[in-house]
Amino acid sequence: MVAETVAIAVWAMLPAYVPNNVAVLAGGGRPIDGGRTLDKLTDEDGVLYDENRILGDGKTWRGTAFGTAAGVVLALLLNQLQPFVAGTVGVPQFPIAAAVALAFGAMLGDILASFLKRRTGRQRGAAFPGVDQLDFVIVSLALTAIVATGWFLATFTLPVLVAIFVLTPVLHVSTNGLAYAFGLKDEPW
Ligand code: CTP
Ligand code: K
Ligand code: MG
Repeated sequence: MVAETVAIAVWAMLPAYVPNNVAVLAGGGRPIDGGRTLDKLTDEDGVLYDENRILGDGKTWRGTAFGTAAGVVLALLLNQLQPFVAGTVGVPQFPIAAAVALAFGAMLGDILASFLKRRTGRQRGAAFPGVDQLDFVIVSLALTAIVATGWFLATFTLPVLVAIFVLTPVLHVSTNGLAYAFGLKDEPW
């Protein structure tokens, strides 16, 4: 059933969808890269990459911590709801390792994308089409596959994975568009 596949895809990915949005609300304070640029780290070896920030001011410790925590808390809440839903739709329980990997992996994917953006000369807030929409999905799934392999294989069947890769960009574009419209975000991506 398409509806059931979509329901499982959204349910299983909710702990990865929420962190980036919570980071937008909770962000601020010390940037993870401490304001450093990449060249200063590599000067001693005589290897000069570029003079751009390692990650930039858009990736903060506070945003990352609150975002990850929110994803994990949401997974635990969904675990409480799951018995009431599972009779109708076969949504899964989240083992704690999967909850952490989905939430932290989403933040890590976004951080790695910022690293790539800075290396390709994109300033903070610049769009990176494709990467912006899928960075967090790819890394959260990869991390979950590593730390909760059995759960990953049981949950993310091929149809569920297809649904995730089709739905996520749509959800990402609409969520960020809304956040921008409400003045919560500086750019609509
Ligand atoms: N944010 C944060 N910590 C993170 C991710 C996001 O504090 N790990 C906050 C920042 O305030 C950031 C905002 O959420 O400005 C929007 O996130 P995002 O669009 O990912 O960052 P950008 O500012 O656009 O920076 P970049 O170009 O590096 O993506
Ligand atoms: K981003
Ligand atoms: Mg942005």
